[in-house]
Amino acid sequence: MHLGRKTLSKYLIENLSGTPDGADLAALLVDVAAAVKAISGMSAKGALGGATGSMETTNVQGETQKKLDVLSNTAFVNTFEMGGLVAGVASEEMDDPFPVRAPHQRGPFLAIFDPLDGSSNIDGNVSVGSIFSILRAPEGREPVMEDYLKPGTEQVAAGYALYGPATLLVITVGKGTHGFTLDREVGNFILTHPDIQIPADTSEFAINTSNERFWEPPVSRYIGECKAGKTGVRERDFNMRWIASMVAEVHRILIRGGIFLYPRDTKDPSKPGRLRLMYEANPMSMVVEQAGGMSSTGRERIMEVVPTQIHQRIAVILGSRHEVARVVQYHEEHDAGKGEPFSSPLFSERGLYRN
Ligand code: AFP
Repeated sequence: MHLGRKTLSKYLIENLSGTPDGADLAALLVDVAAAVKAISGMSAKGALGGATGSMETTNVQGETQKKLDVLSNTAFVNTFEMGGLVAGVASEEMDDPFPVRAPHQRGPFLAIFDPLDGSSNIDGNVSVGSIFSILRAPEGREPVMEDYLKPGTEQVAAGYALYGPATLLVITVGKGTHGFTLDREVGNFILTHPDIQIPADTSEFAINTSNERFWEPPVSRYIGECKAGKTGVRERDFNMRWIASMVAEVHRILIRGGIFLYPRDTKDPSKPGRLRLMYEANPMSMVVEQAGGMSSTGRERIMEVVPTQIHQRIAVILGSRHEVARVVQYHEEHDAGKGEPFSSPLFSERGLYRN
């Protein structure tokens, strides 16, 4: 039992009642938690629940869908449709957003979500997660595509669920980033990680180095310097992690610092990045910024990018703010025709640009 510890509902009531739409937003986040509990239950059963393995289908991104992708999407869609708190829903797993219509009740928000991120990890029993973003819906009419295509700065709430050894729900309503752990015995999310702060400095980076030959020079320069460790301009050793599950990666960074990069590359010129702006980059950027971190494409703040397409992809560099600022600086130097890969003494630990 967790007598005296704060539940998600209590946190939401304390922080949202009295604000415009606050009660509705609190109720919507309780709905998100209900969908997360359902997905947590399904994923915890693994092969015993028949939820592992792939479908015959592909999603709009052309990716083969896992059974749990589809089940998780259904869990969110049903919860949002029945809840009466959203006017429309957009999912990474669905071609187009759809409006909530009678007999269901339309609510004041739009829900945008990636029902199961990192799903290629499911069969390996590695952590996966769900990511969500909440926007205000237009008043008095059905939402249209333009209503979804808002910059991340307009999110009223965002967060993720991590289905790891424990199930965690990490949320922000613009008042810091807070983590809640699922107590399976009583079915409650308990506030276990209040006001998370990402350390400003780190010696840990996360990037898929198999893409190295496709990176732009500023990214090659930064990672090259990390890998050079004590023998290079950084004059200290770095460590590397790659889980291939953005939720698990971001959560580790929230807990102990780090930098995560899925940069723009030349691997597939039709894709200016791997990750999706609306479903992954925007909500994670809000979570990270509210925890004192930084999030950028390398050239602009992700949350200020005005989306043009619902399934738009984008470069993502986020985490400990001094390291992200350094990568942004390298992009600026590169675009200005300055900055020698791997070697500039200006960036040594005793150099001019030391953070
Ligand atoms: P899936 O949800 O399709 O498995 O993709 C996960 C993801 O979008 C993100 O969570 C990871 O950071 C990234 O892809 C991993 O991509 P790599 O295939 O390059 O490792």
